[in-house]
Amino acid sequence: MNAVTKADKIIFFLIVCLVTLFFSGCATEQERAEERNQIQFLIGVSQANLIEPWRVVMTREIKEEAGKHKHLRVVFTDAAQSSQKQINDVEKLLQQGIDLLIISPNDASVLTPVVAKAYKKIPVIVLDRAVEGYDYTLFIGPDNHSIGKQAGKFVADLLGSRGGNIIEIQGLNGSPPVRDRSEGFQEVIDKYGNIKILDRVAADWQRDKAEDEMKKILKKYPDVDIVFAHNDPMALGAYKATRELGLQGVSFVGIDGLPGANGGLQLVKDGILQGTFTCPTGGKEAVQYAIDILNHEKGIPKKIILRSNKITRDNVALYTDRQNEPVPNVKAKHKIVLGFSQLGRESQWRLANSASIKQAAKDEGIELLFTEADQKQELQIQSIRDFIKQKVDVIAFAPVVEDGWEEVLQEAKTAGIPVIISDRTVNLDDSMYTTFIGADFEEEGRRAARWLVQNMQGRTNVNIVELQGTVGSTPAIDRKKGFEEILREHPQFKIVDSETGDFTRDEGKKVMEDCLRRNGTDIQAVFAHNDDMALGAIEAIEESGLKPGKDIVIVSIDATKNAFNAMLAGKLNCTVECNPLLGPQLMKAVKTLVAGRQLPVRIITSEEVFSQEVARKELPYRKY
Ligand code: GYE
Repeated sequence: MNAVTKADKIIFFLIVCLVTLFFSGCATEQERAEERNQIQFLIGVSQANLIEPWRVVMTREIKEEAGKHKHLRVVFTDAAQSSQKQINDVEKLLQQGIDLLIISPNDASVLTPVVAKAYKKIPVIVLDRAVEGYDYTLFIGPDNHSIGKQAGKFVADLLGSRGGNIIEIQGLNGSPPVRDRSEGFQEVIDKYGNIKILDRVAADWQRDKAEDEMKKILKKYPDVDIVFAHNDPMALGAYKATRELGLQGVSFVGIDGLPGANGGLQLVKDGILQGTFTCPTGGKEAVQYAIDILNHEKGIPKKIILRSNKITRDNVALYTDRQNEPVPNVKAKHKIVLGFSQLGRESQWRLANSASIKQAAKDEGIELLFTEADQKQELQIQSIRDFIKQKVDVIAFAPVVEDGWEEVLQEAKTAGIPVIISDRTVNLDDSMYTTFIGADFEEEGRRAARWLVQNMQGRTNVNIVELQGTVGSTPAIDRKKGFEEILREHPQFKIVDSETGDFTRDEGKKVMEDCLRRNGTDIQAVFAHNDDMALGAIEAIEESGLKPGKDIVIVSIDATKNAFNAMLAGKLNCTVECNPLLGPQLMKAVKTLVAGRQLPVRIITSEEVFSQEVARKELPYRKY
């Protein structure tokens, strides 16, 4: 056998390389094909621009969270501050066959139509700026009005009794965050006679523009004490301007509290800002909910309003450089104990709500201490005090009325027990509780009125009897407000009689009997704040010899099975859904809390409107 020459070895080596390359090429192509097969979901993210530091962080958060899920692929578009380009971006993403759209609109109203178009085809998550109407799956964003109010309080505290002068630097003129932050800020500052907003300038969220504007304004108002800027970059710009003009003693307050160099966290640490307020981007939450939606998880809310925290030198250390929420202090893993004070058992809705909470606690292995208060506030307050004594991990309750909770919630706060408000709200600042889980009652009232107006078109005069819920309760207050808001645009629709039926069937019947006595047959419609009162009213109307659902049109709220049966019988015309099945959401929130993670300040449920036409089709799917 001939000796293996050097040339042979080189040829062999080259062959080995080629073969390896081929197969590796093949392998990567194969891997690519397998990978493609592994991609279960393709998410499209349409971003308004990538020049604002806040949006760069939002995009990074989405990438990081999506990166944790191998079967997920995300494609991004950047509208570069052009609404027309963003509309085209969305169209292109739809053509690419995305399974879900995440969009942060450049201009909410301009983008509303294309978002509604996408929503007809796929789930849509709207981030930061809400579009008009409800044609989307989920909205995630900050509460800009609350941020403005918090900044107002902070500025007032900084100025103290001596008061002082303020310059406000706003973001892009006309954008909803600017409107809401300014209104919230003004609302608080108006309470202080010795604090004056000397002037406001717009700097389009840009640091350099803020610096230029500030130089101009300082010539006019050299005696400014505090600058409140709608984001940290503009606050930094203003700071630089005062430095350049050699002005001392001016304090700066910003918003965003982002990590990184020149981020709000660093500016507070360096003493350039007195304080800032976190404005979570929602990027992480958007991906987490996108996966739940694509996996058809239950209990997907309609709105998630993210909580904003004040950051000053005192607590900045709690915030690390990679995230703008407090570092979690994980508690020992023991069986979680939840104390829930239910307000009563006044309606079908309430019974379904209690059952949902009990079942979800069982499903999640949470120990539930459950009390009912026969619609009496003092009994609920007593329950909450008992839960504090029992040192439960979390307290949750459905407040029968809005007022009168400050003292007991302060006691829970002092005891270090987080409180979740479920179903109805309390008339207190959101710093007094951890989160609210429930419905948008004003929108429910609007929906009831819109249905009535649309379905009684052409009538010259519609006299309405309103059966109100429990006096002083959020659903009664807000449903009435939403209903009347729509009626104001249709003067032929008038509420001629309005009384509380306390959300019960019996009271609903009594009140309707009184109204029929007072108004005779000159009643064309009934608006009942819940189905139970509507069913009571139907009995009263029948006993008066009139035909409910025909002689008198009836619209109510809750969408219980009983209401569907009344619609099938032609006695009820429409019911607006209010979802009582809050158990799974509540237990998810309890577990998030006990794990030391921050909860949104509000979680708003998703709801529909049902009329006689769809009752037969929908009834089999009704769960309560
Ligand atoms: O509509 C009614 C119940 O608070 C949303 O209370 C709840 C309301 C519901 O009595 O049926």
